[in-house]
Amino acid sequence: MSKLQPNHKLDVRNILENLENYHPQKRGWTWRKQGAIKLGNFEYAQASPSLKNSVPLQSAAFLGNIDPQPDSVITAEIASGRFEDDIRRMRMAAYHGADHIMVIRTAGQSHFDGLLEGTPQGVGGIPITRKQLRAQRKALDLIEEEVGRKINYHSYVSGIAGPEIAVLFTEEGINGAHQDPQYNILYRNINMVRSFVDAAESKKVMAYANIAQIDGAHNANATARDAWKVMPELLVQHAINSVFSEKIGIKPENIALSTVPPAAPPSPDIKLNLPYALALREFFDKYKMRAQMNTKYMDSSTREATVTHVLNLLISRLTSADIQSTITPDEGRNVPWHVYNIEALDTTKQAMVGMDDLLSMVGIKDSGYVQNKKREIQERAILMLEEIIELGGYFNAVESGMFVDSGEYPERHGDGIKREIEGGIGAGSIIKRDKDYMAPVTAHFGYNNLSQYGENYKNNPSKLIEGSTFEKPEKIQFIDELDDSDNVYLRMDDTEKYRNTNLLKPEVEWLGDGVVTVDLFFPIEKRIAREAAIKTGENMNLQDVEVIHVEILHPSEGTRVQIKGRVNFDVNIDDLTIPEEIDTISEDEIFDYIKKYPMSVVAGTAGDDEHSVGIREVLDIKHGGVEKYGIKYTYLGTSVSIEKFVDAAVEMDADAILMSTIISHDDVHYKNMKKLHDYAVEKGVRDKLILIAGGTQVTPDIARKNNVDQGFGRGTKGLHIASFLVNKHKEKIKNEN
Ligand code: Z98
Repeated sequence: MSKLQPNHKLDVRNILENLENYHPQKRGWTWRKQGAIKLGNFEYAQASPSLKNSVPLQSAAFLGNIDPQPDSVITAEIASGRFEDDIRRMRMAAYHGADHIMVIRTAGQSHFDGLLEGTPQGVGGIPITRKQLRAQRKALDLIEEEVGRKINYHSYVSGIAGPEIAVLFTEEGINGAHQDPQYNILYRNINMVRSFVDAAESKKVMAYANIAQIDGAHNANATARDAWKVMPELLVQHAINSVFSEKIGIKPENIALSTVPPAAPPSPDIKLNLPYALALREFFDKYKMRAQMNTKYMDSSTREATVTHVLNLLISRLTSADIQSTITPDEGRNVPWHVYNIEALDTTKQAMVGMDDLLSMVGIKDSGYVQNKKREIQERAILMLEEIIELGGYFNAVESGMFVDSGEYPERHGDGIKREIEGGIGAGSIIKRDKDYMAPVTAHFGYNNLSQYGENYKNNPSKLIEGSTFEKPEKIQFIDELDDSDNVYLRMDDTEKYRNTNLLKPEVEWLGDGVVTVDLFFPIEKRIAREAAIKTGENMNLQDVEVIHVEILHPSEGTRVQIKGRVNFDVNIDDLTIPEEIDTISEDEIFDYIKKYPMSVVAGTAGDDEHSVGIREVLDIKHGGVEKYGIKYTYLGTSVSIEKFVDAAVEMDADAILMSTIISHDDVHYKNMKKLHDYAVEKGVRDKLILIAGGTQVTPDIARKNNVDQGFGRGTKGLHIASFLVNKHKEKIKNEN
């Protein structure tokens, strides 16, 4: 398979080719290499090596384009329903710092009593099938090489087919998985005995494959009426799953607790969440912490979700989370779009790097409120565990509704989730293994009658069949497609023109989906603003207009409404005039160069043009004009004659003329450029002077055709001009030598 190139799109059809013979390149979880690094002008204490290819934060442009990577693994949850489109998003996510990609399963998969096959489209996630996993793992194998960092691929070992899924994940090189029988029981109403038996088998397989495990305790605070009251219970749930997993053989360093801050603003966030995080870390210090946001408080405001996320990140930094999740601005809003995934990754990277080495500067008080509260949560958790034991164990406790009660333990409100030991999906399906039960498989939990075959096979039963699919991947049965009407090939045929022609369509999650968002404000109350927004979208010729966010600025003065809708036209790249990219060099390089070769310019607006705002912007230090880099300028004013530009440049011994013209009537801007050149020639100074012409209507190559050295149009910054001046100056010196 050929390597990915940053300037070439990933070819999904290529990934699908010869998939039946593809096997993952490794098994098991990878942590980031952690340590101190020096990058540009800065030192970082909690960092990991930089990527080979990445997209830095925007502000990096002012800091030498560095892209420091924090030390914790960063998660992106990517599952739009079409795995083929998710592959492209995974690549974008990796460039923005994700090295843990979680794939949510399609709604209802946990109630399937077996594996799904093929590539059907999903709802709220993707159907986890061998083919979809294999294609994504294959793509990630290429992407990790491109970015230079291992990428952990993750999904869920839950539901009624848990053990089958664990085997599938091992075969397909999945590196992380949620596994917690309590999740099955409480949230999917799967029989509790079956869930624990299945979990034992699943965990054994996960231990074999070194798959990192995330538990499910956090679902209690996403579900409970008052999420901050279930803190003691969260500790209990973590304890049950962690000890169970360790006893089955999962290494403590592969056990990650799913920690979710139980509260969010407008509650006093840190006051509630920090003692909880400390309680957890102290009790479970041999395990890893996977920090995720609390979906309970997420609504449609991405801004609000982001602020909560950043507060959560502060707690992660204060308590050293090992895996940092980024998903929830998406999950709360239920619009799993490319941009929200990527924004959440950038939020995480930005905040984590910004809080580098925090604990070496600030400390958590070792007495007073935070320690007392921490201890109180821990004591309540221990009391709860004691009551569970008194009741006869976990199953009885669930039957009596002890979990997800809205009271803070030991207070009870009687509204917990109750499940019966004999009830739920899969009840009565547990059969004791017969005396002669024997399974020639790898990583099998519990009784396996192998003694008849002797010591050689006792710890290696699959030797009896010369290796199971874990050792011999060629034994895996690969089923390509089962459904003629719902598969990746049909979906890709439908959108083929957006892959192989010059046609483009805006997209939020699927190639060619045509979805756009529009942000509107109406000076009116909410109900009317909503309808006005829909009407506006329809009048803009959008189809399927829907309101996705409403924000009251004032009950009667105004409302913000965001809508989404679809456009039904394509954009042809051939019809576009693509402006030239302006070359820039780093600020440091410009500073150094100007120090060595001081430069000066004369500048003004030409002819009868009085518009001086633009030229001042590229000159004055205030907005990052050329002055910032040490380039001296003489401002000649507005409506400067062509002669005056050149004469002043000669008089001042300037290196360049910066002539600005906004007016473009009768092409006067281009005519001025020609005149400027001609007059400089007449004066015998053309070779000495760099001539630059700017203005909102200036197109660089037309400017050059009109004999100036360069033209600059709309959006020009001092950096662009300074870069050009330096490059041109270098060229001149080279030619002179
Ligand atoms: C998360 N964003 O935790 P179904 N097992 C456990 C889970 O927590 C979940 C599933 C299975 C959240 C996602 N968690 C929510 C312990 C889901 C999923 O039945 O396929 O939906 O199982 O990352």
